Amino acid sequence: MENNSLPSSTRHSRVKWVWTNLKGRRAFYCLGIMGSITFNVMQLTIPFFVAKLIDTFIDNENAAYNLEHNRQLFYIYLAAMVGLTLIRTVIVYGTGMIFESVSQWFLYKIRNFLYDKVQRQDMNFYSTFRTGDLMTRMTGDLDAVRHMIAWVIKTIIESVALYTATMVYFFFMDWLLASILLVISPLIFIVILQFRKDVGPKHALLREKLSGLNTDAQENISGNRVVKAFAREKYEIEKFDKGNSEYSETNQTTALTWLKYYPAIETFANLMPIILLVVGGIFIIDGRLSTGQFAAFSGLIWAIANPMRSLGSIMNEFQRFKAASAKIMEIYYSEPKIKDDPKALDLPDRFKGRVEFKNVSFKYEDGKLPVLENISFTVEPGETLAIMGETGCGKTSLIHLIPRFYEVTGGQVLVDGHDVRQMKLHQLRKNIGLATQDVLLYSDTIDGNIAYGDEHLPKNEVVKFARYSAASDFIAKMPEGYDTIIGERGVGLSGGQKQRISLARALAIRPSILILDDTTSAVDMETEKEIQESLKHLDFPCTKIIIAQRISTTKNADKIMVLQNGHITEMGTHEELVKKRGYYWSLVSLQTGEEV
Ligand code: DUT
Ligand code: MG
Repeated sequence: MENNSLPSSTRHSRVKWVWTNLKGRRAFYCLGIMGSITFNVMQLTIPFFVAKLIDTFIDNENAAYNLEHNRQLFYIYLAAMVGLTLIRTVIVYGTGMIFESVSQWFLYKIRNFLYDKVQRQDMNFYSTFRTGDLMTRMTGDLDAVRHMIAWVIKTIIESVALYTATMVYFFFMDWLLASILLVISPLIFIVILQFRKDVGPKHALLREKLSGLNTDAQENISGNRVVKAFAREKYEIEKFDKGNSEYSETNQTTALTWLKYYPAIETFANLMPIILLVVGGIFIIDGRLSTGQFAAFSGLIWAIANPMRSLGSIMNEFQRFKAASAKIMEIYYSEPKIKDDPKALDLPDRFKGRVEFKNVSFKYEDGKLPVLENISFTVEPGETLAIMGETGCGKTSLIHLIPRFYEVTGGQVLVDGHDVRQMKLHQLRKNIGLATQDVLLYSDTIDGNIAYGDEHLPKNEVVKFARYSAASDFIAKMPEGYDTIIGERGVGLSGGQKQRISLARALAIRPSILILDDTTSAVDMETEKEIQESLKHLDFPCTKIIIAQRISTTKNADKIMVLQNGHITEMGTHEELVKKRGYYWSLVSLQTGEEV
């Protein structure tokens, strides 16, 4: 899935990526980290004061004397323990809030950024990535990254802080005992590294499975009509079930991996108190260690053992983050190939609408054969060009080159005399009203769909454009008129009705170039005639490029172009082409049923 426009995410360090994107909350985040360190170090205070209490007031030759004459110290120790515990609770609460809010902020920011990125990609991107996969990246994967910021990093810091502080304290009390306890640590690290190697690929696989499952679900739900039409529900349900159980199994194997390593880690962790009991006991007998110190050691031994136990879940989550962030960074750093030239021309907002193709050739990136070859023609402002030709001859491909959805592989496409590659994409596309071959409407009101390209379009204008496209009659008959909400992809409308709304939408931006790709194919002859008539009398200047199959649609055009196998084979007015007795003439004979 990697090509030149999508640089491999491994080139960017993940942690650096997170850090860069924390900009704006870095200080706050560091405050959270400091808080985490502080309250973990503070965990030592209770055992510290307990040791002091024991050694002064219990296990001391002068214990009774101390209790009588140094009672104040006793209270100070107690008050310090209570006070520090309270402070620690406040810090725990505060840092929890910081990590949560920073990670939510990060999630929000990156999600918006990714959405923006995806919106600005070119057609190539959309044929590379599947919708379900993109959705996984923007939901599940992002959450794994948020979890890294909110939980993984916090837990790592807490574990390291607690472990280090305790070890320092242990060394301070008795370096020999502390060193003996430390001997086990390298063993634990070897086991954890092995675990990492084992579980890493599993997380990557798990993530792929989830994405596949989402893609299947998304494609089936949006293509449900096809599933129903072919009565393939059972097949689709079984297919999903297979994917689902595979995902579930992978999930289990990933989760179970830790169980292989857990006994070793648990044994090492449990060895700690045993070593302490044996060696500590000997040291007390030898008089090397006081009872209070021993109490401090055993009261804190968990602070050494627990971080070791949590290494497993930390490593698990870290591997999940690794798999997810790679996917996110792939989108994050992807650049559309078709984008504004830094030296793009600044042209007047409204174009005149002259379109010229100069020796244009075109081939899809994944295609073997050229789709268009050596195409040259000109449409003057205000003129109408009709394009005809057999299915698959390259009509849609040709018109997609005008808004620069794809880049020509040879020659030039010029609008108002400028190469489209030198124009600002936004400006170019704002001037083009396009009604595509497969109509896609949004789940919105009819009004909202027509005014999609110009949200401030007043109601009476919406009605006017609906009238131009012969849609006003059927809209008026709908229960809530223009406020009727149509479903996803225009559910609730007929094919011809959808086409007419799509035409109204293309007209509503008052384009200087109007492109209709088979837009009236599903409309009856009578309605089509009506549309033809209103297109002639639009209240704004407009060049029209119309792809159609019907002679009735094309015969009044200023120019008719016949495309065959990616070449222009005929070009002229209706009369000229009829005289030529070529492809166009044969179409006329076929459609009118008479020799002309
Ligand atoms: N093609 C691709 N990739 C695409 C779209 C099309 O390889 O993303 C191929 C299919 C076909 C040729 O390009 O062989 C031309 O397709 P186009 O859609 O331009 O044909 P059309 O003239 O618009 O056909 P129709 O009348 O069926 O809409
Ligand atoms: Mg087409």
